Amino acid sequence: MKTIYTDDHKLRDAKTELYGGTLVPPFECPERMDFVLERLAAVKLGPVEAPTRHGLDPVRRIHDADYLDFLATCWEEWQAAGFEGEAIAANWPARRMTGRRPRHIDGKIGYHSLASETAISGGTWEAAQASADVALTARAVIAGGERAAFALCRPPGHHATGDMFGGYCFLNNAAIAAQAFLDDGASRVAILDVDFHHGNGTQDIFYDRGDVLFLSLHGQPEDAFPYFSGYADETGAGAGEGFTVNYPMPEGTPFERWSEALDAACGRIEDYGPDALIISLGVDTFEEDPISFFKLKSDDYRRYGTRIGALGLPTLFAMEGGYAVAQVGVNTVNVLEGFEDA
Ligand code: OKP
Ligand code: ZN
Repeated sequence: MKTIYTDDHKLRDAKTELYGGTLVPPFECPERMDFVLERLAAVKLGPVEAPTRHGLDPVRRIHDADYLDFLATCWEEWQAAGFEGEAIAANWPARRMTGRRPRHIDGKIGYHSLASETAISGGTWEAAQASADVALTARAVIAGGERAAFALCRPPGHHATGDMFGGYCFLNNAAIAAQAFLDDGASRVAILDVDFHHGNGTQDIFYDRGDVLFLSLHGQPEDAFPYFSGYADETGAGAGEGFTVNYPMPEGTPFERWSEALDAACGRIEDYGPDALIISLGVDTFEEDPISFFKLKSDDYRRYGTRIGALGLPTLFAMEGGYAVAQVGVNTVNVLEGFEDA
């Protein structure tokens, strides 16, 4: 399997994350990619190739123009406002307030964010565009006839909605790739999100559409970020009714339970009969992940990769989370190896 990757992700190098009331070095750090690359080389999974530029047109199919304008100008405006730290939201249009978009960057960043842990700093916008290019290039590899491709995306994407960043995500790489499949002639695309966190952004983007089936296995929202979405009774709306499927699971969930949910999700995908499958591949389900609470072990990743491979679909893997940094490579590549064993 080909991997698409660029060093341009290193442009995303924020120094701060708001965590438990203090500013800490971000969990979502550039070094995560080194471990994945190292493991890909160690097992000789396949060639690693650079992305090609796809421009903003495919990104605009998913994200609003005023949001993209905000991402492009946020850091300059934040500095021009005289702020000394990285750009962090502290104000939101909360219940019963106006939803109008402010002019001042301190207001605008709240309007365009869903959480405050994620800081914007210089290079973030450039890295986010490169990450979308990685996903779009992997998509093109599959359109060119390959059964599968690995988009080694960073920053991740599944929390980003059409108009909000947060949860370390800015552009929704999986959603952008799904839309590109549809725009290139696909009738139906399935997105299976196996990251520990609910893919609220992807869900939101496709919530009222029947041409994308979104399924997510994640920590239950009563106890886990993003807290305000991911319940089992969120099933889609309008033409999208029945095309969102959530599998929230409690603290301590072991592979035996998690893989039952995966089996159920795979059954739904088989019934749907998509032209392509996108996996939002986060490995923060790992037992040693510092911010998550499932109990998967390294060997389990290979087993579930094989289950996904058994679907027999053209499959794009898009990297999402995973913060037990030294194990991110083994766990991620185990999924891909398991897939190829199917
Ligand atoms: C991004 B992705 C932990 C707080 C974590 C943000 C998590 C973002 C996860 N107590 N807050 O889905 O891996
Ligand atoms: Zn996650």
